[in-house]
Amino acid sequence: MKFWEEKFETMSVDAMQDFQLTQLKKTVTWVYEKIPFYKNRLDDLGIKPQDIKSLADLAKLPFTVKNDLRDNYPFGLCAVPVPELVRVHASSGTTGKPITGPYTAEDLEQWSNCMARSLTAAGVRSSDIIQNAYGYGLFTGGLGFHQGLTKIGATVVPTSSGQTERQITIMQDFRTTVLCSTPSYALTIAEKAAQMGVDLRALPLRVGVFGAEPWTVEMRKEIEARMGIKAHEAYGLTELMGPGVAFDCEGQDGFLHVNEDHVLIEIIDPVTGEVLPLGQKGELVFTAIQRQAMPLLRYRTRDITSIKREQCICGRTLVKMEKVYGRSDDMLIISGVNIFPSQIESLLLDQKEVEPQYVIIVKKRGYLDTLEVHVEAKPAIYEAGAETIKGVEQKIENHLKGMVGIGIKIRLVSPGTITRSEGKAKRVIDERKK
Ligand code: DLL
Repeated sequence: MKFWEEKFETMSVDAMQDFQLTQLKKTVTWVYEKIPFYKNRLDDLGIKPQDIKSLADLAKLPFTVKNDLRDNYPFGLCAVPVPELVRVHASSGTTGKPITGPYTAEDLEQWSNCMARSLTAAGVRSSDIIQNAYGYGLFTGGLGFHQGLTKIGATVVPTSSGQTERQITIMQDFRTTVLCSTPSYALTIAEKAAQMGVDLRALPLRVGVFGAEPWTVEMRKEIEARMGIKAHEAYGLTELMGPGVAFDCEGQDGFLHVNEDHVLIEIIDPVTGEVLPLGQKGELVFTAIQRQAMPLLRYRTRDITSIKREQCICGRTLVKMEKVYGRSDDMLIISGVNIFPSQIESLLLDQKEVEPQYVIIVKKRGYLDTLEVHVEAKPAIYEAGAETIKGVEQKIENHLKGMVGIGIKIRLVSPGTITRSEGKAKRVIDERKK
């Protein structure tokens, strides 16, 4: 079985667009009638639900931003009375109040199907034993994967994140075949296994489904090599359902299929709000067209990506979005140059003298912002002494300068000193805010 919901995953573009328009009309009527926040927004713009006549009319609708969710915390954007909700997730966010993700029973059912699509595309089957090491709780990763896995009938081992030694023991004892976690936690598991003398490549583990944070293709290959698995990807966000919004397939061309019968996707210029054409990079905007509890219109994710529509070797016709390498908030602007942490990751992972463990420190020197990257040396390099270390630092600094055009200081630190991730890795430390 190659698809979970073949009808939608392989639908012709015309049929998909007809379906999307019907759902968009329903959604706009639904939010207009049920959510005062949207009624006021649409009234202010002079838009009535019956004005939505084509998909192009999407551009007339107002954007929703993170602060709208914070201002309406916890249930102000719910279209159904709170007793009709069956679940609420939340994302902690870095500042201010968290953001809530409320679900009706029907929303949960749809989410499970979206997850089942993603897992099926990754090659997960009902006969698999899955260790779900995403955090269970308010975070959508744990329960989101759990429901999708249950839907396809696989055996779920709900380890949640943390207790890494126990994860490895369970992997050996239960003969786990699939690992679900953040990519950074997968790396932590691989490293701990090596320390314990366990060769993960000799175990039945064969697939990983990773997501919830940016990770480069180099990082994927590193994890694949250390674990002896095929690594797949899941993308999503609490505001839209959680994981299950987009997923990669066997094509692995750096793009993810979007469940576009559930979410309409647009790319906008983050400054002007103008919709950008296919292929152009900008801010990712989603409109939920099947949700009951909280269908957001034109939600600005702050994630930066582009879209393409083309025949995929997997047979899916679902539109594709480029792998997200960062959010607009993560972009560092140093001496006028825009740098994403993932660019630095790509380069570091190509250097054989260092471990894939790093942290980027932003500092203020006078009026200037500067970057310093701490990366762990391989034990042999560290033990070789100051001269070798200096040489490697110099080499990486030169590579980085060639790539981004500005000077970034590299410091090789001793093995094992950078904090290991059990969930979303914290790659950037901003000392300017101290
Ligand atoms: O991270 C949902 C999720 C759980 C996705 C498990 C995949 C796997 P939030 O905590 O609300 O939800 O964070 C959402 O995380 O806007 C992106 O910036 C980032 N993100 C999620 N998946 C990816 C990915 C979950 N595959 C935010 N690549 C999003 C890059 C990702 N960034």
